[in-house]
Amino acid sequence: MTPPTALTIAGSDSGGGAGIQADLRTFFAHGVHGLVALTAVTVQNSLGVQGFTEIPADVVTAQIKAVASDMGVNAAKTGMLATAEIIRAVAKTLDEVEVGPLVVDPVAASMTGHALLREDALEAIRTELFPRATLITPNLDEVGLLTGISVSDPASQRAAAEALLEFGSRWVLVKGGHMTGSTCVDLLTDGREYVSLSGPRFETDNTHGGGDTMASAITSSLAKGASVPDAVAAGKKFIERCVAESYPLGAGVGPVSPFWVLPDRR
Ligand code: PXL
Repeated sequence: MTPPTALTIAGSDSGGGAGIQADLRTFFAHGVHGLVALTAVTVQNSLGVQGFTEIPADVVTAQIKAVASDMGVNAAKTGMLATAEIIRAVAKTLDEVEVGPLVVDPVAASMTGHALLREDALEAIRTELFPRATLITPNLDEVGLLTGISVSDPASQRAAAEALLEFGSRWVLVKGGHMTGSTCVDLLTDGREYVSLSGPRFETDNTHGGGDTMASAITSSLAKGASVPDAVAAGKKFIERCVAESYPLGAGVGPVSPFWVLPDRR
């Protein structure tokens, strides 16, 4: 039986914990066939990002068209997009091919604070990609950059979600993981329905790739035909296990782990 397919339009992490590597292992863990349009090659390890080289925008476009025209895409997500030129090319291409529901994770920087976007490119994600998105999944740093709102409590989280909806996506998920407290509360809304998703906060420093893993888990469920609220609820459960079972690797920040899905892990 041919499994559902999901396309990630994102960058490579040489450390294997974030970017397309996180997406592919998450798709695999969901029984979804992963397709890739590579946007950039980062040079990094657990200590941080040393730099990146972007892929020419026409090559990004060609990758999307190649897989969409032949294999079919049941759902897609964007991660690191590197430049405004790539963002514009991706937006134009997504108008020309069928990719199913689109999750836009507005990746701006690595957790260690290194820029993964050239200047002015976040603005291009907002204007070019958000209106085409089924769901956007900013963390609180990205919410701050996009709206100027500093989220610190449920009221400001809701205000930020409503400000983000104005940019044109169908749904917004404001992830609360970077707030403090013993729980992580994410807010999902389409402006009519408001779903507050609460989960435990795990004590670990090894959270590299967490955002990518959550967005690609949601994309996996969308590829299987789930509704956005169901896909987000399942994605939250999935990332909680991945954070709980994250592991140290290298001297810095280790990756979250989807290995818990495997039947035998000796
Ligand atoms: O986690 C955001 C992210 C996305 N994509 C790539 C990355 C990172 C973080 O380091 O390296 C390629």
